[in-house]
Amino acid sequence: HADDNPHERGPDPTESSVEAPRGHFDVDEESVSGLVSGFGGGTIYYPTDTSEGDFGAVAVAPGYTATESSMSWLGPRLASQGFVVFTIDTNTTVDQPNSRGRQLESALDYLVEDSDVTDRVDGDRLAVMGHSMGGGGTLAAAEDRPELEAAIPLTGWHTQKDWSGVQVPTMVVGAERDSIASVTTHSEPFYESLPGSLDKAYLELDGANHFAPNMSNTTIAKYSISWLKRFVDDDTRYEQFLCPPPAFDSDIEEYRDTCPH
Ligand code: 9J3
Ligand code: ZN
Repeated sequence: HADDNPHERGPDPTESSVEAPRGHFDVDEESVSGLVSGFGGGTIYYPTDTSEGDFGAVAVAPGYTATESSMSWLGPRLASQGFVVFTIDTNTTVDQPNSRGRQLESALDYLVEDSDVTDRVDGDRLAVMGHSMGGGGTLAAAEDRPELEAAIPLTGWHTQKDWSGVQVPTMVVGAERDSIASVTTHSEPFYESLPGSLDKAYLELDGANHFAPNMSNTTIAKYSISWLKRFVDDDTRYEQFLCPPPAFDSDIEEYRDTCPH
């Protein structure tokens, strides 16, 4: 079967493989100086194996006042599943969401055109993620760049509530007890404003607060891996974790979707 899709990477997934602390691929990392233009530098995490071809890539932005270290757990966690992951610093830690979105786009451009891993990255298979104002930036980048393959705002924060212009498959992750970007004023309206015809999902973390995306979180990892695999790699082997939606998971307060994809 793996033969039908040239972008599939790694072995057939299982419930335990998408929940595991590390995936199939060994990962190396490389630091990018803050002197680059367009964003504040960061760390690139990439699979060392080149035998299956290149990989899709995802840029990850931190939240207000935070640095890339707040998102670093996602680097090896996602890269070991078969993605090039770029956790970035923003130019300043107080940059607003739309600026963070432009910086995510610049980081992807850097990854594809100027980095030391250009030959490992497929420039047609790019995605964005981010926490809080970085999540707001994730939505802004998706709106600005419809050719992106996936977007995942994590407890996203943005004053803009209407994202009906987004055409990029988007998984919105909210946290039930977030008092900084409450789901009722942020993640839920973000999700609902996305087009009904879009491949989209809303995942609300049970009992979690605004900073849940800043530490290892198996629910975030499992569904992010599945979303990226499904839409960046067109890897339908991962559809099983998204559709039908998760039924009885005590870590999920609520899940909304537009299944089947
Ligand atoms: O990135 C974030 O954590 C945004 C939340 C926030 O502090 O917004 C109020 C200015
Ligand atoms: Zn196949």
